[in-house]
Parts: sequence; C-alpha cells; structure tokens
Amino acid sequence: MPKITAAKVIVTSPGRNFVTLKIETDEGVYGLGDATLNGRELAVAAYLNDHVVPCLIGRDAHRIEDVWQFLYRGAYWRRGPVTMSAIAAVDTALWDIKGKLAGLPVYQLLGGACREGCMVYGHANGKTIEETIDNALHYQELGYKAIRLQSGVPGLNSTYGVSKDRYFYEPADADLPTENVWSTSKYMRSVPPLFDAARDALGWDVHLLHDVHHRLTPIEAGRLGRDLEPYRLFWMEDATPAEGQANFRLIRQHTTTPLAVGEIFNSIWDAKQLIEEQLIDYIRATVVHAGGISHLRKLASFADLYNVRTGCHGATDLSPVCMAAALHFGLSTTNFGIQEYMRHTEETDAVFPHHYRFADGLMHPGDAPGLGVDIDEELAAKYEYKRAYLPVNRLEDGTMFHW
Ligand code: GCO
Ligand code: MG
Repeated sequence: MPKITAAKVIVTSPGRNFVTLKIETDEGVYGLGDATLNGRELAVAAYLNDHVVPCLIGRDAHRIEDVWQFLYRGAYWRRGPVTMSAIAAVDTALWDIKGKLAGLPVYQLLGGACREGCMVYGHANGKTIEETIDNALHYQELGYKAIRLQSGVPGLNSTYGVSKDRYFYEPADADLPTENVWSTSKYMRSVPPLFDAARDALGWDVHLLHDVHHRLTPIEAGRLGRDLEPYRLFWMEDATPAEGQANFRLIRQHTTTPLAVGEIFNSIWDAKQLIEEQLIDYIRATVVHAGGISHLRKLASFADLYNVRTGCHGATDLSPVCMAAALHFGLSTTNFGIQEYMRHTEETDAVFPHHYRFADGLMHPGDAPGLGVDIDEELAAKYEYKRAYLPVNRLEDGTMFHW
C-alpha cells in the first residue's frame, strides 16, 4: 500500500491567493488538492495544518473513501465551507495519487470519457451594453459556444461581474472590503436590453448566461426570468439566496428560464430539496468547496435522477488544481452540463503548470497520469500571501445587502 508520509499546505499569491495541499507517499508519488476559500484562505490552511495533516500520516493513500469518511464523520462538526474545502483538498490529492500510481488520467478512473470535451463558458462584461457585446463577439471569435454576459447598471458606480480587465475578473482586490451600492430596480431594468442587443449581435447559435449573484427576492427573480424568456438563456444563475431552498418554488412558478445555483454550496444536503423538487436545472457546486471529487460525484448522481445537470463554479479563485479536477469530473459525468472557465493570469499558470487545454469551445483535462497539474514550489514561494477581501454591498439608503 502507498503510505502517506507527509502533507504540506502551500499558500501562494501569484496575482491572487491560493491554498494547495500536497500529499506525499512512500512510493515517491505525490498528489495535489486545491483548498482555496476566497477571502478566508488562512482559515482552511490552519484547519488543514492543525487538524487534518496529523491524521493523514501513515494512512493508505489508496483508501480515498475511507479517508473522506474519517475526516467528515470523525470531525463531529459536519459540513461548512472551511471543513469541506479542507476535505476536498485531501480527496483531490488522493485521486491525483491514485491516477499517477495507476498510470492513468483521473477521468479514466472515474469511468472514462462520456464526451469529447467539456463545454465551457467565458465571461464577457463591460461598463456599457456596447462594451459587453464587443467583448462577447471576441469570445465568439475564439470559438466559445457559451458566454456569460454582465453589464454595468446605469446609475450605479460599480456592478458585480464587471471587471477592470478584459479577461480576468478578480473581485477580491482590496486589503479591506470595498463598499458598493446596489439598486434592484435599476438593475432589473438594465438586463433585458442587454440580452436583446446580444441576440441581435451574436445570433441564436451561442448559449448566453447571466449571473444575478443572489440579489433578488424570489418574486423579483420570477419577473426577471420571465422578462428574459424571449432571449432563451442557457441559465439564470443565483437568482436568489438559496439557504431557503423552497424559495426556488416561487421562481419556478413564474418562469421557464433555466435556473442554476450552488457555487457556495458545500454538501449534497444544501441542494437536496432543490434537486428532488426539480426547482433548478443546473447545480454549480464544485470540487474545492463541496468535499472533492468523491462528494461531487455523489451529488451529480443524485441530480441525474431528477434531470439536473452540472455547471461547476470555475472563477479565478478556484486554482488550476481545481480546474483540472473539475474537468476530469466533467468529462466522465453523464449529466455534465457546462463548466465555468475564467482564465488565470500568466503568473498563476506558471506556478501551476497543467495539461488541460481549450479548443473549439471545449476543454479537455489531458491524458497525463493523475490530474495533470503540478506546482512549482520555488516559484510559489516567491509570491507571499496578501490579505484580500471580496467587496460588500449596501442599498442606496445604506442598508447592508447581499454581495
Ligand atoms: C461566478 C461567481 C464568482 C464569485 C467568486 C467568489 O459565477 O464565477 O459568482 O464571481 O463571486 O468566485 O469567490
Ligand atoms: Mg456566480
């Protein structure tokens, strides 16, 4: 049996913070797992260092499910983003090790490819509709089959999803949280014209997506979904906060626009009712925040019974290690729907050399044994952790609101 001999937590900030777990074995093979929790990175690093790593030493690296259950049931305190990101990192690293020892890419261990590649969506955004459409046309030229559109809201200074950079959307950019101002009525008026213009400019062969970022009440979301029906969206994301899963019943009663939710979920229990009652069409939980490849597979199999497909979160705060894991998962999961893809900066790509590739709107994890992603530790050590927060949001009268 390959015995775990060491595990270390690597914190690096090549443009943004990442936490990576590296598990070593006595067979000379190591595995990597992403443990990044945006804006709360050091909590997971401490959880791993202080409470998980000591329990790993000496264990059989092949017993992925047993280790998962040990960390989940054994902690007594179940679920939660910190715990589940830590467990995810261990789980992902162990799949990486198993693949390397078997000489196979992880997707082969998960049942093999169900498709040629994973359809991904890119992010087009701009301060104005024109700028957003211009950006979307560029993605179309690059071969993307699906594009998410976010545009500035007239009358508001800054809007979620509208980046300072053409390719990289990075909201966690301040030493203390930036405060933004929000108006639901201004926002609601601004979205249908964006998609109207988008269909005129981009045609009907491209999938269009939009992220509401948990900012509407269920009835407001129902109205927006209905207003967007003529533009046939691929999905409307995070229409309302999903802690109360039954909230989605009301949205469903009012619109046929497909619904996606779950980037902040960390367990199958967060989505149970949403899936069983078919209140959503896509589940966005992903490898790093939802307990790793093992737990996500259970979630996807459950979702498959209810016609819900996957649409994993893939923003820049999910490291290339998570991206690779998500692609192995997506390639081998029958009810895969789409994968979010926000390109990482060159600095990040240099710290995490990887085999995954993009062509014609699809991504493939590559055929290197394991996950096919590595970490250049010497380079990683050059980028020191830098505290960075996500912004917060207030209504125009100063009331604290959802970000
Ligand atoms: C998305 C997300 C991100 C998150 C970010 C939080 O759809 O990609 O909403 O932009 O806000 O990943 O860390
Ligand atoms: Mg989102």
